[in-house]
Amino acid sequence: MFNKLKERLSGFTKSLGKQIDEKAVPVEPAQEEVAEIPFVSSSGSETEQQPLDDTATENVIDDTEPQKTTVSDLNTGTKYIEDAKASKSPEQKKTGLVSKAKALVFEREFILEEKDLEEPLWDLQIALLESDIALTVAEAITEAVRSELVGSRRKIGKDTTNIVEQALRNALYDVMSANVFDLDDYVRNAKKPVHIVFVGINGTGKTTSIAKTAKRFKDMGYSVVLAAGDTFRAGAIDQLQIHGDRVGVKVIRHQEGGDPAAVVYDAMQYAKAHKADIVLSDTAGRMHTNLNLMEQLKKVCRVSAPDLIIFVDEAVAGNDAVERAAQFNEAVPINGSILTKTDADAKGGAAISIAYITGKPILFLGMGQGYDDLQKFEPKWFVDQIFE
Ligand SMILES: Nc1nc2c(ncn2[C@@H]2O[C@H](COP(=O)(O)OP(=O)(O)OP(=O)(O)O)[C@@H](O)[C@H]2O)c(=O)[nH]1
Ligand SMILES: [Mg+2]
Repeated sequence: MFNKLKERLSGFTKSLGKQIDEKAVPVEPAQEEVAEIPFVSSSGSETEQQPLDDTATENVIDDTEPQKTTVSDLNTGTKYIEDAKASKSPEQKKTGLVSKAKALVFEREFILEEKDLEEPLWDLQIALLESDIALTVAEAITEAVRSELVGSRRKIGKDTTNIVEQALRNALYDVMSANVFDLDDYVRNAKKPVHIVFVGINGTGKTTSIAKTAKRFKDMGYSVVLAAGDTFRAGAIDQLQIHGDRVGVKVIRHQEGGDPAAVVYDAMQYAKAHKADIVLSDTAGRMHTNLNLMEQLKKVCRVSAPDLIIFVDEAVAGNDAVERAAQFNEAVPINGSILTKTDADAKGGAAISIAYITGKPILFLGMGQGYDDLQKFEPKWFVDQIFE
């Protein structure tokens, strides 16, 4: 998943990391002392335990991970850490005392200026665009990285790529978590039956996503009803029926060519009568450019007044998916999106862009053809995937 994006972003963090490394200068080392810390067991007596030694030593060294070097380095005027562990005599270990250790804490720092970042950020923007991230989103991400890195004096340890990676992580996280909506919370608290309609263009995975969502909610203990609202495509009703039978949920269906709004209405009546919790309505796939079919979709949504409308598209469609999401959102205000086929998507751009462009969250990622291949979308989880 998203391998190409991972590769491009890691290329960026490495090359900017290298640049920072070259630019970083050592700063006046600070001299510190380790406090004398006796080991006291829970019974109050000194013990021979040693683990605290390590902790205490690390505390001296600072979280910038200074490089440990030999004492002879001191002569060169750069840095040294007299390792507290190394200086411990068996005697000291026995009494459980950490030795007093002098440490020169080696630190380097850098300040990045606008001009240092010009080229790397341009490369980053190209990498994002080539990963199918929409232009405005790519700009927002590079801008966030710029404002995090430019100007401030930063201390660094050994690994300069961490600083760049963190800036990129923060930028991606901010872009993706702007519109958070927890569907599970919503369903838990909403008046039942909750009615959710799935919309999108042909073949993107609406029906499959309905089956996956139905299974997910059923596994959570809810009773679910499906409405076979795609009365348009031959075989669509039977396809939903097969999914319903496999997952073990009721399917309300009419004849092919019937009025989708009437099917959805019946499904809601059935759900109310049987005290079902959730109705998931399928709709026919339609191009956002087909005005007649989009009008029909508006009608279905108006008549059945769903609680939520979910836009389904495939991640592999990249920027096209982003554009379609925006168009569907104009016709029937969507509450969120499901991105399918992320298992086959190397670029990852649609996932990053859709939420930002529509202002509506991504709810799930479809990650395969099995019923359990539905991943609840969490911005942090997603960002972790990219940098794993
Ligand atoms: N690899 C993969 N395939 C998927 C995923 N979701 C759906 N598919 C496949 O995509 C194809 C189309 O899925 P459908 O659910 O029929 O799509 P649809 O949007 O309902 O299509 P129409 O009803 O024709 O508009 C099927 O072969 C699915 O198995 C996914 O997350 N990963
Ligand atoms: Mg379908």
